[in-house]
Amino acid sequence: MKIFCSGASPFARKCLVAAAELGLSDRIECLPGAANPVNRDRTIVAHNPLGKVPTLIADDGSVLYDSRVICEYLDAMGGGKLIPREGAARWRVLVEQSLADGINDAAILARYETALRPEALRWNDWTAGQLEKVTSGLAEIEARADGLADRVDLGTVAFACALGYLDLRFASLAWRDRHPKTAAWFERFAARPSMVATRPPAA
Ligand SMILES: N[C@@H](CCC(=O)N[C@@H](CS)C(=O)NCC(=O)O)C(=O)O
Repeated sequence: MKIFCSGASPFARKCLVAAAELGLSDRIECLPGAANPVNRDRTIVAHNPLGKVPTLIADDGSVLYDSRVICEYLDAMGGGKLIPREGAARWRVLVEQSLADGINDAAILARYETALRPEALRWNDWTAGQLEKVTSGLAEIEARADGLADRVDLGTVAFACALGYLDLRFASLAWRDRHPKTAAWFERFAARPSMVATRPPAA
């Protein structure tokens, strides 16, 4: 199977880390994607009308998006180790994935505001609102940090990729200062081979 990726995308990284944790990395070829909401990558659009990364092309030619569906697909293929099948553990993991993805959505919108939007059209309050979502999302991760321990599932994979994206694009937030438990947990999780192999290129 093939996945349109970009080295910086926390959503693509989540899929690649999940694949590595499931022992599926060798079955995935990464296709470089230049997803961009303004200058859309027509090669990706030809497969996914939303033109976003990650987009997966399965071996039978079917196309899967977005990252949640791709992770679910990989998990099914890899024996279901990352998403508990039922009960409270399942909903916890899925909510944690949503929390991490929401942090990413807000951070990426804030990033586009400075990286893409012409200066004259920027709206600082809007950016501040997105970054406030990041801040309250981080507080929720910190509140859950005691329960993360040695868990390796889609919730912890998603948290780690979101934190990695903040390090890449929003180092100035210095999120570790106010989230010491999360910082200690992330230091251990980020050393996993799946995380090391998918580390984004320096900003
Ligand atoms: N909900 C999507 C979000 C994916 C997403 O926003 N990807 C960004 C890159 S990190 C993208 O492709 N942006 C291009 C665009 O918005 O058109 C997912 O979970 O895969």
